Amino acid sequence: MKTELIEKAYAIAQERYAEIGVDTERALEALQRISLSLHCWQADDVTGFENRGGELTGGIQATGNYPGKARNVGELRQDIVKAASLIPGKHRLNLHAIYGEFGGEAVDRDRIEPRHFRGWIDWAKENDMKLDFNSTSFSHPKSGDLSLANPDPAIRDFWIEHTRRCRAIAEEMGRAQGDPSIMNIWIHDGSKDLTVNRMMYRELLRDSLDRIFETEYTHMKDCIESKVFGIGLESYTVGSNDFYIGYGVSRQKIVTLDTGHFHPTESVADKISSLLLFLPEVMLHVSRPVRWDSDHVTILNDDTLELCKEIVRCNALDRVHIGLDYFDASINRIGAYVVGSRATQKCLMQALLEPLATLRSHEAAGRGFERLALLEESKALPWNAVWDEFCLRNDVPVGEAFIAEVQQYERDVTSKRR
Ligand code: RNT
Ligand code: ZN
Repeated sequence: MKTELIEKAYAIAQERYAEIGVDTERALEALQRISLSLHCWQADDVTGFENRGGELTGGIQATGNYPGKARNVGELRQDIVKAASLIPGKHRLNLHAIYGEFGGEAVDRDRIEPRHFRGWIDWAKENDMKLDFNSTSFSHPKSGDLSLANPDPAIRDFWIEHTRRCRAIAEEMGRAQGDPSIMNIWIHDGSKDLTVNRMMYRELLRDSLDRIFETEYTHMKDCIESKVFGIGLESYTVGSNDFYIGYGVSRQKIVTLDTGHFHPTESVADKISSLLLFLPEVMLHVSRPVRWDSDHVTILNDDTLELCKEIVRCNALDRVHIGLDYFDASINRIGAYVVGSRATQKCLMQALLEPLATLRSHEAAGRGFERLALLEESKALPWNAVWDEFCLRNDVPVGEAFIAEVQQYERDVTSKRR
């Protein structure tokens, strides 16, 4: 698109928004300050670099076999850099413990150390990216159906040790980058069929977490992620939403809301305000569940839009961390990053352009029709011109122009990976 055209459209949009009391420059500045945490695992279908060659377990699945997945740390970094170059703004990278650099050594999960992530810390610094982190309890011979909630003390201790070490690694990342690394704990623990000892497993999980959190850190923040069910673990999930809200509120830990981890008609957006009243912060895993927790690429849909609007309406941009979490192996993986990230940013853009003051005054005065009408009209305001301007100012492709860049990268790089 011609620069001149983008600027013309923006100037008109700016005037149009001013008419309803919205300052587009302020919205652009606010969007500029929002960093998404890009999940490293879209580039390689959640494989990681442990070289165990095992399958992805833990009730999650990346379906598809589109060619070109990243096979090693170098390729993954190259892909992330490419994706980031097509996403406006400055973003973070969310690593999983299985993405350490083990140098061909068989380092078991209860043996990982900050030195295995030194390369990432240096790389992140060079690339002006901050790191977040995740413990990995899936895809391992000791994963089974139960990890931190396993009644076998040896297995439980193994995972406690793993998770403790992950916190130490996140602490190291946070210290090095001068900004806390957000460390997420998600475990798959559950059962395929009717379970009679629900209480016992939850007690075990509570105690494991208490042991994991014994050490206090200052350069990392803990978050805990619930789920409804996993594949093969349909009847019972130890770490349910209720469990983690109770745990999070009592221990003041950040709760992670993954948009695929709730019942299909449940609104994740509606949870934000309640959580923020009782918790310090919230972490998001923005995903797109299609009929189940399928982890399709995030798009600009009502769910994502409502979620972003809710963050802005709660005035909570500084208390909500926005991570992405999807893994589609059926399409170009770099394209998947770009589409999902830009979709999330487009939703944030619209959220930041809402005529909130007027909407609030309508609401307070009981003017229901006026509130609804303005909400409807604002959907059709020229937010896209402001978004294009954002891309232009950030020197990334405007509109569909990024498609050709992804295709070019595919021709030059990913299609050559066999
Ligand atoms: C799984 C959870 C979890 C994972 C990543 C890989 O259902 O959403 O967050 O997707 O940790
Ligand atoms: Zn998640």
